[in-house]
Amino acid sequence: MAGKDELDDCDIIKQGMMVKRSQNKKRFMPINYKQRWFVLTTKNFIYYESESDRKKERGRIKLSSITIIETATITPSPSILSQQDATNNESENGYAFQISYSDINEPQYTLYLITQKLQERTDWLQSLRTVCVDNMGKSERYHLSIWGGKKWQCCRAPSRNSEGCEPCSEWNETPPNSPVIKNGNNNSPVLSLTTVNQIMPGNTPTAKLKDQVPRIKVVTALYPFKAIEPGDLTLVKGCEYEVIDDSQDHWWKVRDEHGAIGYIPSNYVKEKELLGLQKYEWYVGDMSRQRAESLLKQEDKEGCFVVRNSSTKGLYTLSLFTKVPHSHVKHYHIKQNSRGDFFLSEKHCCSTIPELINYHRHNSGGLASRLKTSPCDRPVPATAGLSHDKWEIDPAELMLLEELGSGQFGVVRHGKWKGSIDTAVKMMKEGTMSEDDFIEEAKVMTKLQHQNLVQLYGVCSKHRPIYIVTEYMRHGSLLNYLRRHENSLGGNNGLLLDMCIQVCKGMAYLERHNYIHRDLAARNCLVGSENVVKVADFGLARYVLDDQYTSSGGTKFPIKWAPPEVLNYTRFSSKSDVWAYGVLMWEIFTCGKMPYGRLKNTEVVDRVQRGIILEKPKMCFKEVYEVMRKCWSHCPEDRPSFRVLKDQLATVSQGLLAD
Ligand code: 746
Repeated sequence: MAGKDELDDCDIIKQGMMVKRSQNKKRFMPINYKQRWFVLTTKNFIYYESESDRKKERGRIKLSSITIIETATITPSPSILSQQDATNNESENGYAFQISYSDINEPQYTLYLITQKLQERTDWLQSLRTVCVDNMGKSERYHLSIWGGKKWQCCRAPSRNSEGCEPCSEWNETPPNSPVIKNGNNNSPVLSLTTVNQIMPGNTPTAKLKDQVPRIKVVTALYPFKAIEPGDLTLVKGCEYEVIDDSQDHWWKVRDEHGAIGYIPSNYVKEKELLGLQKYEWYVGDMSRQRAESLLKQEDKEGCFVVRNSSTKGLYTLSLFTKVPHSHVKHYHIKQNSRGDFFLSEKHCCSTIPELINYHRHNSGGLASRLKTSPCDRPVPATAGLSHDKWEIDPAELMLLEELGSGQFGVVRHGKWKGSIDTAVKMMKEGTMSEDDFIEEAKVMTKLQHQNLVQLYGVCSKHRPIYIVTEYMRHGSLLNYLRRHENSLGGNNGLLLDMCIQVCKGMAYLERHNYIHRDLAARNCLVGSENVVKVADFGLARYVLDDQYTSSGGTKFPIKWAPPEVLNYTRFSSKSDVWAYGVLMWEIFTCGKMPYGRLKNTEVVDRVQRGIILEKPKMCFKEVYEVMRKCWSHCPEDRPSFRVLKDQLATVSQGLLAD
């Protein structure tokens, strides 16, 4: 194995002892179980003969090659595990999971691992999925059980290479969960979320009875939710609920502690066992350095802090506000020593992050201040629709407020649904849109849910004009926001890059669900509190009835955002969205300048065809401009996907800015 990188203690994300089932790569090798010391780093999953002897490495898997991380049912009880706690019969077999990986031109291998405790397996699954999150979706299906020599023990398929019998789980990209939607372009059924500790079908002849008894799933509310529609249930933040029906993606039926039953938005809760840091007020998940700074500065309180995911996957950063000697935010990496303990300064190590936080509440221990409070009232995410199975909205429930502007379809107004939920209401001017096609599509669109996409709540389609009701974004269009705040934003590469990354995340979600925007530009993105940026009006371009907009020769066609294949053959794809995204990055880094200045459309077309591209904005780092240039590759195939762009931008951000 060439090029082994020396293990730096700081690279370690998780380590511990587990039992490994032999891989049986050779046909006649007997199956055996060995205890090994496993170390998960930011790049590899490595196992050693023992904890103490790091020289005896027994194997390593590159994280980039991992495609499946799932639980597994292994029937024969490995003797090595049978000596433990006899009072807890749940654990007599241990808890198995599987990792499949394959390098280019290599066959796929599956490693089966067994932990002693359920919680350990849950923790390993979560850590592995977090660091491998970019590989999510590389495999669609997996086998629940093992290959028995003649057939798969789960589905009895007779070929070792047969496709898996279970759909792979969603790897909780960022809390809250995003749904799995098979194909956003048609009405194909939406797949239901598969939970990590899935109920095993128990069709293995030797499966134990305990595998056939459905496990009760308990979730904890991460946010409050007020039941407004009949049939919905109010969630109290921090309380626990028993899940009764999670067959739909976005609205689950649950029971509260008093026995009341109703529907709740599934992105407001998290399975108790998978909760991890999310139950803590101070944990904010995927928040960038820039947004953490603006959040803490807004609170303006000495010792106010948050813990957030570092831009290096699997690691965490503490962001702390202090007024000494002047108001500013300091960022500290939470490090781990070789024993797996967490620390901010080496003198004070704790076995968990919450313990470490509590320690520093009482002792500054080298920090700029003792940890005191955390910002309260974090913004609550939008729900997929306003209630369970509700996408048709009664206009009587909408209170219409001030006008926000007008778009391709007419006037847009601020609204309140049932007096409490902020919305934006597009009142569709008659004859501007193919309404029936859109209404059909809206059912699918309400199911698209991501923190960087403006949520579609539903439509009022029973009267004319029809209304399109969406999430409300208080700062309006990104283009105007950039122009209004040029003085404070200009030259702040961190903030501008963070906006680019947010848009890229929303677009990567659309790309994953085979959804094409067709008119991505700063004017079609919106800004909310704390510099949150979201992509709006995705997919709507298809329903516009206006030749000046739809034909590439028309005056309203977005020529300056269009790649050659769109100009020549109107060929839209996710890769044409990538071109437009490059132009959008340029708009962000120029704080809202018009691309190609005052050049006429015909002159722009001429330039694009000849391969002349936009110049580097003045305040923009050359590494960022390099990313724009990749988006403007003449051939769509040569452009990176949003999935790849997201990584490249994260790398640029890590390289240019401190985390
Ligand atoms: C909004 C949109 C999306 C359009 C026009 C007017 C307003 C809008 N504004 C919001 C908001 O939260 N939402 C929407 N555009 C379209 O309707 C549109 C239609 C079709 C297309 C494109 C666009 C295609 C061509 C792609 C088919 C605002 N929020 C909040 C405040 C203000 C403006 C908007 C969901 C405002 O007045 C703060 C900002 N501000 C002034 C003071 O400072």
